Amino acid sequence: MTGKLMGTRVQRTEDQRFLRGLGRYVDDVGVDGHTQMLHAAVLRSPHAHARIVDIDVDEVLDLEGVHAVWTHEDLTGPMAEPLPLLIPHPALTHGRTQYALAKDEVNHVGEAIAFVVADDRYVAEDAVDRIRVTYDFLKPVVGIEAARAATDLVHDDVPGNVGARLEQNVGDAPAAIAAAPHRLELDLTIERSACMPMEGRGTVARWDADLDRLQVWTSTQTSTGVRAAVAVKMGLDLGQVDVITPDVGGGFGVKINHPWPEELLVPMAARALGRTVKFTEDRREHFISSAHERGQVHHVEVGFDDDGRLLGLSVDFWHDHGAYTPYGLIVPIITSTQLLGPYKPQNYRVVFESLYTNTVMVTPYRGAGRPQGCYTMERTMDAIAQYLGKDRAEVRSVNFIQPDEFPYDQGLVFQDGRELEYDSGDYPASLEKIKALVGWDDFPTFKKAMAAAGRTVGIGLACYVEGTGVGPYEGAHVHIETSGKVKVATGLTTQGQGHATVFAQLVADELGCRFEDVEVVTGDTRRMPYAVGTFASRAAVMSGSAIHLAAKRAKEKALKIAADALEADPSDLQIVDGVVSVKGSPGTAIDLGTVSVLSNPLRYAFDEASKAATQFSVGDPGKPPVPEDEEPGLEGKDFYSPERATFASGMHAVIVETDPLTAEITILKYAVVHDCGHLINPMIVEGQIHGGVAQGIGGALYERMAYDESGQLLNASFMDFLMPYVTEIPDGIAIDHLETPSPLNPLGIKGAGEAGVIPSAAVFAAAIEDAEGLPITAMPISPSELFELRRHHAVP
Ligand code: MCN
Repeated sequence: MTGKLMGTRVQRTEDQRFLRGLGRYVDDVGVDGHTQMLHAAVLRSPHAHARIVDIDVDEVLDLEGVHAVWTHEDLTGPMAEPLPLLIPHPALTHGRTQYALAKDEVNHVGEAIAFVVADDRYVAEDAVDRIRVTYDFLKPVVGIEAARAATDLVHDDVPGNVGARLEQNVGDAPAAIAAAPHRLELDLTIERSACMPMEGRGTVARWDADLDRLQVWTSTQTSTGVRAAVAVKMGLDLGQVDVITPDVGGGFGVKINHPWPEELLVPMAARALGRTVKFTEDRREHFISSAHERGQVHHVEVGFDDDGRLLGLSVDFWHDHGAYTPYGLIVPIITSTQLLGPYKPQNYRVVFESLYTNTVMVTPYRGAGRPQGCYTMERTMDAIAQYLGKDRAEVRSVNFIQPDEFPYDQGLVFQDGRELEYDSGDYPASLEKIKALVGWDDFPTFKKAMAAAGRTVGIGLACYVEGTGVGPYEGAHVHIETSGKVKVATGLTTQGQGHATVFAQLVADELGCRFEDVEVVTGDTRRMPYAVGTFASRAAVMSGSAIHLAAKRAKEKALKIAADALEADPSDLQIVDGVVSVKGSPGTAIDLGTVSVLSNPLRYAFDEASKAATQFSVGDPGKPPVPEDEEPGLEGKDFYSPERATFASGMHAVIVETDPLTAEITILKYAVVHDCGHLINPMIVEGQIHGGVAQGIGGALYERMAYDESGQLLNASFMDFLMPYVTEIPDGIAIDHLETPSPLNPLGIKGAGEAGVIPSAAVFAAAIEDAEGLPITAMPISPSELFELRRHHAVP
């Protein structure tokens, strides 16, 4: 495969392995080697809120096969300190993080209390059952209402359960609303959910006493973050810790490094016991001891003119942060700053409170605060249109930032203290595309025809923007082997996004090698120790750009060395299909493998006549092996650091049918227009959109975390937590792309990995409301809730 691969639908190379069952996940590590591996199990709190009076582990070590047990008392040094607060913020006046093992109290069901290592998982679980904990029960705080009431406190020293309050003002929204010709108020709720990767969290660690070195395999989105955390907590140098991320069966945000307690406890146990130790969570543990997101309540006040133009928008919202805040305020800050989407209200006020509850902590889940923001903004747009009796698309379009207004500064300050500036986009063009794709203008006729047949249908539309490709940096190393194969390493990790394919496309394009000759390594700190990770739809922008730059360097070097061998000027050379040749004279050529040989001082001899490497030699002692300004080795390394995030955008539309009797909600058509700048691989981007839409359908219609008032999660299994099957996902999701390139990176790329999930709650609420003629203000919505809503609004 040769030629320009950017923008082409190259088949995913990694799928051959996955489809044939040859994926290698953390749980597969050591299956064929380390028969002596030990296994860990965790004692977790059965209570949502309690003081720990006593932990009795006396009977644990009596059990045959148990090697060790740790509680907080046994932890020493940094390991006994709370886990880091990764993204502090000045407004987070009461940030709280958990301990690796609970100290003195537990704040949610599932919090880790003790860690047992045994010969196998069965023994480890039995040993956990032998631990006796005496609790002093405290009243749990469950849900936003209880947190706001503050009758009880999650953390004694956090008044009102308020971890943070943050307000931003652009212009004077209250005054603008008061003076506006029309005003509306809305209350909008969205419930807690969570990502459910097929592979849960898991870690294996091996301590090599001979080398004084630790190796950790973990299912993570941030291998360098785990490495740093393990090194700090265990008092090791970074250079003593290797973190290897094998195949990862989905991350969706939950595998970003906090680090997880088990990611620290497993290495600690491995060093203490001098043995390889493994922990793999089960599904219940994933529900009660990883992380959730989405739970927010919003109050909107909006003032607008006769055309529906936003004059003032004021949003108060309350964010359910759960028991801890390892990610600071990142989720509510994203809601508050990206809520405005493609619109330009003249005045905007947003204020949120981040509240503690005795539930699983919140960390970013695909979309990270944007689904809530989009839902709030788009419900407001629909309410304005309904109030004015106008077309919903038209009301949106009068508020769009126009293509000639970029870069556009919303006047808001993001997490890093910098102003939020949209780099490029074309929202009017996207609107035209989505209207055509879903059949917006023809829908009223369709609706009438369906009504005549006794069927109820509705259409919804939702628009969003997404800041993607955030810094600070990402790097890449491109190394051309003597065989001509090209090894590419980037430190970020991969969870199913097809990075091995897209990164190979970029290298083949820039370097001129064959696509098939490129091998991509991600998430291995031995190969690329400096990296940030895969989240915030950043891999394409960040590592893609770094790889492009590193390949460019490798190419420049290859041309210089080849020029010497071919006695030509580098500018006269080209690389096609991995062969360097003089332009217009294809016979005068050497392949990249030979150039790699020539770049090595200790090299094979070079036969001038055949232009090929022949046998091992020390080269020509009188002649430098590589051009004077170059180091030996045919490789290129570079880092990419952007000025700021680049803004992808999109619009979704859905047509639903609701059953008049059962209130069942059926999707008749789902359409997506998406703009992520230049596409590297449209097929992979569409796969990402399909996955995101499926996840969004789950969030809008099925999934929720059902806590009872004592803080027990009632649906902590796949028997009870309703996820959509393939049967609930529409067959042909219609997708159209728009490509407004980003001016911020060399390839004009924006991110794509989260977009599919962002507008789901908004678009389904709109379509169901349109079908039923009832206000939809709480998501997700199930048939039974729709049924109740009908009853509530029924004319007596
Ligand atoms: N891409 C492209 N052209 C573009 C933009 C992206 O071809 N203009 C390709 C990229 O090269 C990459 C994919 O689309 O192969 C997604 O790219 P990007 O938007 O950079 O997102 P990341 O690769 O950084 O992935 C992170 C993103 C996030 S934040 C979550 S959450 C998420 C998601 O990806 N988790 C996923 N998609 C997932 N997909 C799978 N299968 N599993 C997860 O856990």
